[in-house]
Amino acid sequence: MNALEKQFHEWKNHLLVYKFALDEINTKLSILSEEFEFMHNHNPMEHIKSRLKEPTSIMSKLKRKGLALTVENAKRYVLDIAGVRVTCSFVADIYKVHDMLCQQDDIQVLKVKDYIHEPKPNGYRSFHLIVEVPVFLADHTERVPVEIQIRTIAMDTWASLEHKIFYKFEQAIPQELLHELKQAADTVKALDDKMEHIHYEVDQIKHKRRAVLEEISQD
Ligand code: 0O2
Repeated sequence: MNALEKQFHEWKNHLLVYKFALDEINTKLSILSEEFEFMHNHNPMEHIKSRLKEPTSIMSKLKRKGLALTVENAKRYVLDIAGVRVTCSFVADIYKVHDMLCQQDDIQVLKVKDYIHEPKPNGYRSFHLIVEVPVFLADHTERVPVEIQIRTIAMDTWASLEHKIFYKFEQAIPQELLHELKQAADTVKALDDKMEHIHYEVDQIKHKRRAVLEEISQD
């Protein structure tokens, strides 16, 4: 095994605990999702996807931050080694998922970035949080950070395409294209608002209808 291979092997060893942290969060989310569906007949989570950052991406992030490429620095400064993305149906669901998860006793919230209330200049909208979750190992317990990104299907479509086209684009993005990108993000926001409104109105109609039927059945 040459020096580089040895270094990679070491990094992979250290990543194991992040995989366990992902398993913990995924279990929590799937329990919440099933329980919510059972109680409310509606599932706020459309998809849950998780990934472990590759050692090469961890190293690039350390380089970008001007830090030495050590495992200690990665553990301390790269908080999205374990990442989960939850795609929700509606904007309100994002905050429901956040509340349900963060009220759990063993979850500690380290950082919240609400790019929905304050979108990035390019139009990026998403809700990010870094939480710490305990991982119970054979001889000790480790608290491991996990980045959770929660966004609607529409926000996710924009972000995935923007990521493909521009994210980490080495040169400055021409002003005109930045403007078009922002316009596309505004369209996505309008779509989210419209769908949320339609959903609310349909719910109101369902409630009224149920109330009328109950009244009739009591007569
Ligand atoms: P990748 O390749 O997706 O993993 P910080 O460490 O908190 O100082 P960081 O990590 O940039 O800074 O925090 P932030 O802003 O919360 O971004 C975390 C992740 O959100 C990014 O991870 C992206 O996945 C996503 N993201 C942030 N901004 C944008 C954006 O403008 N467009 C898209 N498509 N995604 C974005 P990475 O590691 O940078 O990249």
